[in-house]
Amino acid sequence: MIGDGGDFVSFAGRYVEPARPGGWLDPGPYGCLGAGLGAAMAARIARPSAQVVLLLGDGAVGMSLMDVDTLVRHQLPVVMVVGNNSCWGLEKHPMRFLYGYDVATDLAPQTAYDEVAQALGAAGEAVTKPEDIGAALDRAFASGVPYLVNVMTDPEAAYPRATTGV
Ligand SMILES: Cc1ncc(C[n+]2csc(CCOP(=O)(O)OP(=O)(O)O)c2C)c(N)n1
Ligand SMILES: [Mg+2]
Repeated sequence: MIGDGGDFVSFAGRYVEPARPGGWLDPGPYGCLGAGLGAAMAARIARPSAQVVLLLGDGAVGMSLMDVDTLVRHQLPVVMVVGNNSCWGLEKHPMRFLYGYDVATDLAPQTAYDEVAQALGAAGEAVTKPEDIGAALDRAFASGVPYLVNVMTDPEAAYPRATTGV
């Protein structure tokens, strides 16, 4: 389980239990967005029999989605789940908290990153309803190819943090 993103990864850290020790990798505080695709490739190669899941914020997607090309060329079946809130949530919500407004944190609404992945030779689909997530993940794991599940989420859902990390 690899996390690459902001609030989406913070939420995941709260709810996702890794199957075993050493089964979770995220960028950590001050971590570098965009490193997740590379980490997923390494995990896929290091543990060929494991399910490798890459959780991507849409901001992180903007840093490195072209690396799907490498997953495809090297036949590395990683399941990518995008938490697509159409913004840099971990910038937007702390700005609102600290300053009362936010600037330069919006991304284009509900971009079809699943179609970008398909254009690069992977598979993918978009999910807009919570009840459709499970079946989409089942299809992704059964596919045996790199597969991007593009889940639309609420831009207003801020991760409830008690500090700003500084
Ligand atoms: C290379 C890099 N640039 C900028 C940042 C600062 N940063 C931290 S979180 C974040 C936004 C993350 O947005 P997204 O991946 O969409 O996750 P969300 O918070 O929306 O769930 C940014 C720009 C960073 N960590 N790494
Ligand atoms: Mg986001």
